[in-house]
Amino acid sequence: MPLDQETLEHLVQTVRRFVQERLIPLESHVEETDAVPDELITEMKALGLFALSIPEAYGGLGLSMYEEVLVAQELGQTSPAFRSVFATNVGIGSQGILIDGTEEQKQHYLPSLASGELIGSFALTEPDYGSDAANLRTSAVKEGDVYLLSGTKRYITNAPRAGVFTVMARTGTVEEGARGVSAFIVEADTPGITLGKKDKKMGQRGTYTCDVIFDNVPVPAKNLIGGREGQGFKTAMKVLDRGRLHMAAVAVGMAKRLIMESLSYALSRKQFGTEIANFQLIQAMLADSQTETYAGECMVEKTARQLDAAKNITLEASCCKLHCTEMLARVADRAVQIHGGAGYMAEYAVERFYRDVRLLRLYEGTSQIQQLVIAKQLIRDFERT
Ligand code: COS
Repeated sequence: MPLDQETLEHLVQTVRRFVQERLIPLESHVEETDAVPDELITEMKALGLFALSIPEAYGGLGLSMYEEVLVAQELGQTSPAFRSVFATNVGIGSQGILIDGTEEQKQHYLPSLASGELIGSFALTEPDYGSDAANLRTSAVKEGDVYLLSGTKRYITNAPRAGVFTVMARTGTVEEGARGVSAFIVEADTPGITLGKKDKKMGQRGTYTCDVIFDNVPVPAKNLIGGREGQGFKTAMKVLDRGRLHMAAVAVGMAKRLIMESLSYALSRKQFGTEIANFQLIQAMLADSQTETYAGECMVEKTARQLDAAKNITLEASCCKLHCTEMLARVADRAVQIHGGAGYMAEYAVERFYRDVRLLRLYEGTSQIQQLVIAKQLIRDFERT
């Protein structure tokens, strides 16, 4: 059931206040300590941030995609580290179970993902198979009532915090490609799982990724998502369709924050005897950033409504991810430019955002992968008509 307008506005306002009053003041602290304070995580749980996308029947808030992208735009307006704490529970760490899991799997895992008691993580990427996900090599060999999983997953977001992984592994042959991949729910304390050391990244301090190594990890057959082998690649792609749209909404939110930072600076910084906001070359940068952000906001909200109407949004989600993350890079670059030398200094938020936004063009599918998905869908649709 979609929320009524008043409840939706209240939710968006509540998240906005939390971002403004609790999260933004702690951005520098998170950057310095590389950690989100525990008391904030408790507040996030109480606010229901882990539960946004999980249906009410499993203890979640059950937001529609349209409602979720409005909230994501608010959450985008602060350091991505805060969102990262619960982002995998809202997105890639829960959606495989939600979209393709059996009723029993949903009932078993979704309530604790919604409460934040359990952190979910999504393990698709491997050292040699990133964009070429259909060729992944982690193996799952059936022995009695377990599958034995072996292989290495790389750059796995929230792995150091995770209680449960959605793992894509090969039950079929290499020749079968995507059709040989299955998805499993793997509890993090299963024997045979080890974690690599936390990755050192360009930005996004306070977010954690690392390798996850599986060495003959016994996974009960009942944890095969949907109970059917060979469906795992499709599950992963469906999860990513949704994830890419959510990520685009986050990018719009980050762009809005960067425009606010740019405006605030341009209206206070004086050169040649006046605020730099009075210069048309500065105004042009502000106007370009606003126009591109508005375009992103419109496409994200339209696509979210299409998803809510049960339409296929594979092409549109990739368009949103491609446009919004690429435009965010331009907006971040202009924000630094408007700040001049100050924009290169760590005491200004734009310096940190400039590094943080770089990842958005890479994860959940690079811009080049989005281009391939869009073109492939266009050609297929044209050939069908
Ligand atoms: N929803 C449902 N099914 C999908 C799908 C989607 N969005 N996309 C593909 N599929 C299905 C196809 O229909 C096909 O099914 P059939 O075998 O029944 O025809 C199967 O999956 C294989 O699809 P395809 O042939 O398009 O696979 P490709 O190997 O060509 O690869 C790309 C597709 C490159 C787009 C995919 O591997 C990809 O997205 N890679 C990037 C992975 C990524 O984003 N990683 C980021 C890290 S995870 S956070």
